[in-house]
Amino acid sequence: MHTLISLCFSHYVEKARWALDHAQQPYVEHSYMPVFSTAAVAWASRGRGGAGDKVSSRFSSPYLITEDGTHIPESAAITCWADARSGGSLYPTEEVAELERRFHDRVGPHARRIVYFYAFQDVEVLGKMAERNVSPMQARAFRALYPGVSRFIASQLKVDEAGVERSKAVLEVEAAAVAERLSDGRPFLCGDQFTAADLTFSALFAPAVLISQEQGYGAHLPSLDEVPPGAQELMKRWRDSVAGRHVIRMYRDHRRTPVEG
Ligand SMILES: N[C@@H](CCC(=O)N[C@@H](CS)C(=O)NCC(=O)O)C(=O)O
Repeated sequence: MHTLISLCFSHYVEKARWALDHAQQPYVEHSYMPVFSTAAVAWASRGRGGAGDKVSSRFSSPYLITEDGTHIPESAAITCWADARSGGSLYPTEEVAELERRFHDRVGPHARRIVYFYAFQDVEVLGKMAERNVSPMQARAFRALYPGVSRFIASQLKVDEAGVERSKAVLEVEAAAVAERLSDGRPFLCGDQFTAADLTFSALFAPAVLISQEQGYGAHLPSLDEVPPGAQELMKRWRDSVAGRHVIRMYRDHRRTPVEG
């Protein structure tokens, strides 16, 4: 049984969970809220962490420790590793890997900034997420630290009006590019086969359309009526877009549930 250290609601973590579930790899997930997850990765990696990249710190989640003790930071590396363990169907062409990198850099950080922007408008959004995803003790500690944690995240990720407007524009471009790809009637982003490109786009766009646990998201996200009105409007629109419908379909048809360990 592998161990996955996670920032519970993170979409990069969701990508890793999806890849592990797709490859039918059993794992136990240690779920944390922001900052707690950073500390947990620092602890598990004995201060080494991963390489870090332009969207995250060295101590970002997901962080996988395989059952033979190998440490694998980074969602793309975990996806590749899990895929190789199950016969390798997710990366049929170089185009898939290129799209995966593009979504990692352009969908992930912008969806995250938008979600935090709206979440910070109402303390209950993250407070409830803590209660639904982590232990009661950690949820209480998170609520106590919330003012400092939210200020820290907002400054680190430039969560402000101007940043959010830029992020919305980038996501519109990415959603339009996905729609353009699908416009010839192909069922998947790279043709006839479900690949890491579909998995990555779907996991990283999922919080922008609030995929529920019933639909397959591996953690509890708020429902549409629990988020501020501005977010409801935007997310409803994205749910109805070609890209949003693709994500919902990928969840319905290709998001396997975890295997028992
Ligand atoms: N490059 C990373 C990005 C992961 C990432 O950005 N994780 C965020 C959550 S969405 C995180 O753990 N942030 C806390 C930190 O960096 O300390 C990956 O693909 O695994």
